[in-house]
Amino acid sequence: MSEKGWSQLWLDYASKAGKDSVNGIRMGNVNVDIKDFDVDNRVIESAVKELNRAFCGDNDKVKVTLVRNKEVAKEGYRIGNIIGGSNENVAKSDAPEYVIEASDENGALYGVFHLIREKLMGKEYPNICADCAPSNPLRMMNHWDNMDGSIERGYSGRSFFFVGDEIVVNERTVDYARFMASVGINGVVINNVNVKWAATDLITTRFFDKVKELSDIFGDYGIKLYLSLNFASPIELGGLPICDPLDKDVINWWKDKIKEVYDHLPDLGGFLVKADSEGRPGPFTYGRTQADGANMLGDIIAQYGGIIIWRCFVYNCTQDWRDTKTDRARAGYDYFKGLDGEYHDNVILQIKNGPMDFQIREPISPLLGGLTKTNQMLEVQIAQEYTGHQIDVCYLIPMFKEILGFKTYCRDDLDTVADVISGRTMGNKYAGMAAVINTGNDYNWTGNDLAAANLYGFGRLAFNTELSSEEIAREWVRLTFDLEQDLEDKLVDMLLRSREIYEKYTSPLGIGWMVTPSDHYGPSVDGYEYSRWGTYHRADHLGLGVDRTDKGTGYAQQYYSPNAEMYNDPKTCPENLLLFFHHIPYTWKLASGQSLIQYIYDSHFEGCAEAEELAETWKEFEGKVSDRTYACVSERFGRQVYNAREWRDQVNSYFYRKSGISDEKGRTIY
Ligand code: GCW
Repeated sequence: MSEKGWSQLWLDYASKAGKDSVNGIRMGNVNVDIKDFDVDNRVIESAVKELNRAFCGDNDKVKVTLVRNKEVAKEGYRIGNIIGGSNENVAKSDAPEYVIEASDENGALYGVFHLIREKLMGKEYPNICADCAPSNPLRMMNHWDNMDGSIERGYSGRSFFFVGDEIVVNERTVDYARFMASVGINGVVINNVNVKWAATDLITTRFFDKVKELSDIFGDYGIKLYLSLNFASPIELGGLPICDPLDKDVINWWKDKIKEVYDHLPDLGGFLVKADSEGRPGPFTYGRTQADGANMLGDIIAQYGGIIIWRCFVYNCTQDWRDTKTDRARAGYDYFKGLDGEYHDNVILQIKNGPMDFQIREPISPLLGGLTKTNQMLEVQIAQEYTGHQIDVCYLIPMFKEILGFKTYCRDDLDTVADVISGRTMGNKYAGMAAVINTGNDYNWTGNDLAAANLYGFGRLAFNTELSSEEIAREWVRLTFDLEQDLEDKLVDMLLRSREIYEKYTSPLGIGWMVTPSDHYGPSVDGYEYSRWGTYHRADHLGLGVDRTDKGTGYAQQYYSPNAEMYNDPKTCPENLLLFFHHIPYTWKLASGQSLIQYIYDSHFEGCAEAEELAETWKEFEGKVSDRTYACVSERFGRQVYNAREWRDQVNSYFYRKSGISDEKGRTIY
């Protein structure tokens, strides 16, 4: 148990390198030398501090030299015995000597964390060497923290940035910055994209000093602070009658405001904006385009070196679903594709991974790569809004790997989502990945200790999209716990299976939702909050699924060929997305030979049994992880199993009653 009152997550040096450690990690005592970097630079200072923190044993001397080498990629690093690109050996001394080369301070800091990570995982000199460059220029966390301390879609307690409309800066903030830097995060948006109350708007005098303190702490760890912006600020803060992005008074108001903000927060990275969606105002209110709104802000912020991250989660939540051509999934592409090429250089479009909303299985948003002349970044959600609220275990890195590996066919090569959002495909300066974060002020930061695998994993993956889900899971397990090999393997396996298990007992084959409206935990088959005119999944006595083909909503046509054709035909559509794209009869035969209805029954029985099995396996960890972790995770498994049973029973009963077809295996379904 950490004395601090919060967990040290994967940087728990004391317990990993402690005497009682199963793996007996010896970190040693470090002597740091700095060449060509400014020793007083704040990031270099943090790097040195971190080395001293990690290598604090009194045995085994270790030497670390930080060297500037202009040839190393931006924010990248090399570790080994190669200085300045030559093969010159580091002077041999009694102590192992690690040389970390980087062209900038962030690279040096990441190199230090790499070295610490490898040491904590039990690697020894001279086997620790590296040559790493980040896959993505922007690697960001988006907090949906509100000023009153609540967190929208937060499942880990309250905000550690805000309490009672005030900003909190303390030692926990520093630890947060360390954790983020240790996995390569270089940007953090501290407040919710739904910015609602003028009295607590962060771009006002009342908050500048405290935001500056936060920004300075982040800056020490190479992280830029960003703010979510209220597009209606000219009205709500400025007292203007409108917030039309083309209105002169509105533009002048923003010019003054942004100048004021940068006078106080010179290091601010920029703004994240949610406009025209779910009750938020935006350019559409004035008949303007999304580009009009984003560019207006982009042009003003450009002189300060800031960027505008404009979210593409724009849709009309009051759409009438009875019209079978109306389709929320189409909205992003319909609103943004036509404006491709019109966004200015310091504007980035942030696109959710799927066209709907962070469901357990969705196709990749056709906007990713659909846009070919626009800066774009991928938004995923590690806050488990639709994936179990950090009660159910759901390791999401396998999902993110699928997204990154998707071939968009936007051109002949370099056309995967990973290529597009890294900037490789189109040569964008601004590109990357953002996650809606899963943290709060709980002792363990993430509600369920096992959900920290997603926090760690997102950062590692954004830094290196080539890492596999298993490598990341294993790193996290090894750094966080101190387990014998067989238990380490078991935990890695549990994580790797968890997403499919969750998918099996919840909504089948890409149809999505079926969750309790608003809360989004637990089953409610008809419960899509915006389907007040009927069910969104369109189940009747013959079948279910949404026809998004050229004969239906036409959504499948938003993809490039051959993806468009693949999705359009139920025979070539990947089965795990069958119901997203097609209305399918219950008697339809899947590749396995099972009928669709039988698949629904089987997968729900199986998923639930597998959740029970995970809970059972966890019992083997008693006494092998801390008592606090064991108790926390056990309690959550109890709730997961209950949840899985509810899902199984409600979904199976629903479709049994709708279809009138019994389970071939004769299991009881009421
Ligand atoms: O669907 C929604 C979530 C909202 C969230 C929104 C968004 C911040 O349920 O809570 O609002 O996505 O991404 O903007």
